[in-house]
Amino acid sequence: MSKKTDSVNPTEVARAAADVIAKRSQVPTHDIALVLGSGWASAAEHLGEVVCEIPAGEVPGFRAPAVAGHGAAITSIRIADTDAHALVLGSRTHYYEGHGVRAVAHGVRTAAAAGCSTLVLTNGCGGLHEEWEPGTPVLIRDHINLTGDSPLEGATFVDLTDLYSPRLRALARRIDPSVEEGVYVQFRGPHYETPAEVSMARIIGGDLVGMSTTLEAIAAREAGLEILGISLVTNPAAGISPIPLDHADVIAAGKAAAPRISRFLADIVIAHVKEN
Ligand code: 8IG
Repeated sequence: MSKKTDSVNPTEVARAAADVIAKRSQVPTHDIALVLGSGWASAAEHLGEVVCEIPAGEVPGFRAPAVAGHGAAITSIRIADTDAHALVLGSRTHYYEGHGVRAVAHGVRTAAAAGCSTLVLTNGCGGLHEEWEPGTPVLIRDHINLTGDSPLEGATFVDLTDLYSPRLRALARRIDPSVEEGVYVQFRGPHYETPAEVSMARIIGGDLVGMSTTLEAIAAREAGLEILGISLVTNPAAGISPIPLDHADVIAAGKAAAPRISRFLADIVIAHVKEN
């Protein structure tokens, strides 16, 4: 399933993708990249002025998204009142799609090749705490990767301490002091968890369950990026609420939360860029 055997080096594909982005956008280097997950599609709206929008399928190594509700473009944005540029990856390849870890990590590696030093990973996920109502954003403090896989190849012993930047989390908490933090547990998916698996996730220290982010964060650490992870709790995880999970409800919760979380995300990005 890992599909790491292709002869083309992942760094070279990322380089080719970054070259296309630079050429099409006329922005030689980007500063910060954002990966937009479920519920975050409109989150780039307040970031600044769109310089260029490229369909993902026109950039080497990217593919059209598999799920309705996940965006499909790579967008270059000049961040409001600054000379900095954000690279917004509106689509992500999920591990459960079965294209292997190189496909999953490609967006992150492209961001690094495009010059980004900061990466914001967002996702929609299930919450393990009843008081986190659908539409609650939560900062990822740490993760547990239950995919059994890694985006790293060979004897690449990368340290994952403080993977989710304490500095960026503090900055986010300054903007919204009420925002909470949690440990994100990535399951393989695409099925949701059983209630027993959700109990396990709690027992091993999880607060959030989802199907993305951890493999991307690992690849980002390898590439030297500073990482902020923000989850949008779109549903209580299975067994936490008596109502069964429904993808339409998940999309609806994301839509309802969109204005608030996009403002929050933009404020974080703008504050970070101005401080750097
Ligand atoms: I949105 O409850 C969303 N994504 N694994 N579990 C998992 N992924 C999710 C969930 C959830 N909700």
